[in-house]
Amino acid sequence: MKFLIALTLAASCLIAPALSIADGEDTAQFAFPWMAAIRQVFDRPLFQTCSGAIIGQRFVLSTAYCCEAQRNDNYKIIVGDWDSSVNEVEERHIGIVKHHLHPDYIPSQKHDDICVFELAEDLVWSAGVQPAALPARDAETPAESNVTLIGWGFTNGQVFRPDILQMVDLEAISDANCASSAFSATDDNMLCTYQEGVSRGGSCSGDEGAPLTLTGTNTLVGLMSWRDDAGACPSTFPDVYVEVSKYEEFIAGILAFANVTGAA
Ligand SMILES: [Ca+2]
Repeated sequence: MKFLIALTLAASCLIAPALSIADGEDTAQFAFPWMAAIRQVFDRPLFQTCSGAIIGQRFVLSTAYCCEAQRNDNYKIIVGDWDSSVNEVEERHIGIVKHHLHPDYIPSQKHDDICVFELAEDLVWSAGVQPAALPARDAETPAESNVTLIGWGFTNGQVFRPDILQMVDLEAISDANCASSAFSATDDNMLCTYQEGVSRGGSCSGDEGAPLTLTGTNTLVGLMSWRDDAGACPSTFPDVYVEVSKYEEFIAGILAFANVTGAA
């Protein structure tokens, strides 16, 4: 079965144009100012493995996987970035004070795969640095909602990582549809996307933690959590995101505690 899937994926990668995330396109500069990359100080974009979304002057929301993977002191939060091959005027590299991992995170199941990075200094809002908005608490993103994923992950066929931040418009699918078609078990605190057709869009390696917003808005509905384990892009299975609306209590608790202790 996996051999057949691999053949299908190989065929689709040959047919699909090698553009971006997977079948995406360049973003316009400042179009997604909540994007935060998490990179080692000496990294070129080739080595970037995670990202997140700015949700406050001292906070970036990401996945627990990304916090676990990037706890090394060499990592910085990069904001105001668009072309990762140059240092833009708006670009800032900020140290990480700590990360707040969800206490119920189960890595093997990607259960409660959410985390907050706390920054070493306040972000200064500019055209290129702005927070995303959190969705209504516990709100479900209806099936067929238009959503947009951004990221510096590999493009189709995993040939290279792009310099310019990429975007792809996707559609949300229902929890039930996702549960029946995802590669592994899902739960209702996950949000899934899937594109039909030969030239499917979606996440690729390096898009972990990448923000998913309602198209045309800054409402953050998801963070890229996991894909099937075959590694090819685009996947024949749904992309799975942690559903931000289900974690507002967790997020509010961290921001409130940081405010009390004077960190925000
Ligand atoms: Ca840059």
